Amino acid sequence: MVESSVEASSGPAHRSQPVRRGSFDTLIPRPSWVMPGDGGFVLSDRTAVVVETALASSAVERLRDHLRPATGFELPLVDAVGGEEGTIRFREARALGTERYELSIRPGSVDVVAAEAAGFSWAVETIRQVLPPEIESRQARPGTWMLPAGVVRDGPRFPWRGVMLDVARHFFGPADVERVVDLLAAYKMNRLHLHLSDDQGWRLEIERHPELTAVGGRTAVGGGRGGHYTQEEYRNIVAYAAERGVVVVPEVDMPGHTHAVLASIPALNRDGVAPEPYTGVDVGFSSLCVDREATYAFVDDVIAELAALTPGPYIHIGGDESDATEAHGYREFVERVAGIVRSHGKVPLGWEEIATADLASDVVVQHWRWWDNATTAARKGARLVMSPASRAYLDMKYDPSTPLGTAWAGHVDTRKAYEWDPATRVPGLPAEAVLGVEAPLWTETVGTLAEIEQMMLPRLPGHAELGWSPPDGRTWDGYCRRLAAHAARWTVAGRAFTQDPSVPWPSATG
Ligand code: TNX
Repeated sequence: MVESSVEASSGPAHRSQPVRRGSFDTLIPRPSWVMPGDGGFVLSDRTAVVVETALASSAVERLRDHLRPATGFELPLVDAVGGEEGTIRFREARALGTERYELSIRPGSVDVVAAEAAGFSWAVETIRQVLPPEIESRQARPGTWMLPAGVVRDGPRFPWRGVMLDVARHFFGPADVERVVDLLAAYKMNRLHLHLSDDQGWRLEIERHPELTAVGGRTAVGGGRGGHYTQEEYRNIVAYAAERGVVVVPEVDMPGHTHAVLASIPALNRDGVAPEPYTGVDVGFSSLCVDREATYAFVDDVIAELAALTPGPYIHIGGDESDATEAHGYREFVERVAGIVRSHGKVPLGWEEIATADLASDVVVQHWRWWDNATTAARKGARLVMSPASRAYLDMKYDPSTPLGTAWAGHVDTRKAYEWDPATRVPGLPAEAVLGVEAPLWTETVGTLAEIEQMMLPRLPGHAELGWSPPDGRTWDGYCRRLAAHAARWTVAGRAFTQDPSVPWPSATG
């Protein structure tokens, strides 16, 4: 357990000034290698930052933003001259590899090395977590802020560590999405999949088809107000995420889950008549006309604009639960739309049902339910993102008393969400085919940021650890004690969370 604010005993001047020292013992995700040392590095108004590589610029800005409010220290940027004493230094080390970093905290200096921007971002998140929970405060907390001495050598197990947010069933504005990005980044997750369209709503401005947002943007589950992102808002979200090491993966769900499209554009309907908007929660009843050229011209328009707005390499085409699409036409649609995504320079992704189509090996398949689909996809050379509903779905209730969510894949408490392995989850799936893990939050029952947080916390850090940390030596007992210590952090940061009884919360937050 962290000694978060031990009263100093060194004389009257310091009597009311706590020493605020964190520890390596509560890090999530658990780093690959840690060697704690003696003493620590004291942060003060004389602590300066030396940035020897532009690759660290974004991470250094984050570090200063994270530490400034609670400590009150500016952490000015200085040139290397004048020695290392009292500085936090960022240096490039080419050999280190993707997303990896090394952090050395000594009494006189802190050194951070990485080979690329993401590595520096993750090092900064580690620095933040080895300070006590009060570092999350937006108000000044006087005291002696100390980073514990030690060395961390760290990097991820999987390249894909994601969360999906369904902004179609309920809409969440840019500020809410940015708070979700902050949460992902805090746990070193690097993919935010945005489910931008479904039967109940269309959420992104498409200049060539303004009806999509004029009609489809105005509805949500249960008759809520809906909403959409302008292209500028979407670009800003993508940039905000990128500065924090998070790649946005946009999804336009097709050919099913498209009622909002059909309600917006009469010409895409077989009879030329747009149906009334839909605000219920059923699935599997809508379909684009997969045998009509007008459908493909529309898809090309949308993917062209989406690709131009998206610097990340991926575009998700959905493909799930297309129960209203004839099977042969479905497969042709998937192959053609994957080709459209490629023609705009992006890598196609889809929910596991696309495994029934003729896939090229560049396609990424997202497993959520049926093992056969996952193994078929791997046999066709696709790589897989693992989102098994009974473990990874953030919209499943923790237990019968959870007010939000559903339970079609069972109850998923924090322990169940943590105790599985993405590499061995599906029997017969070769471990090399697994790209990583993603936890989806479907929002039929979720309408506010606080509700998003109640479903994400405390489960999200577990998915982050499954994606990042080495599997050997992983135990629920070790993990849940680290996790319990994070409740104080969420509380100081003003985040909601569920007091799932499978976690031994300290009594102060219970
Ligand atoms: C299934 S998972 C769906 C979604 C629902 C979700 C609710 C998947 C690819 N499709 O349309 O929102 O269940 O848990």
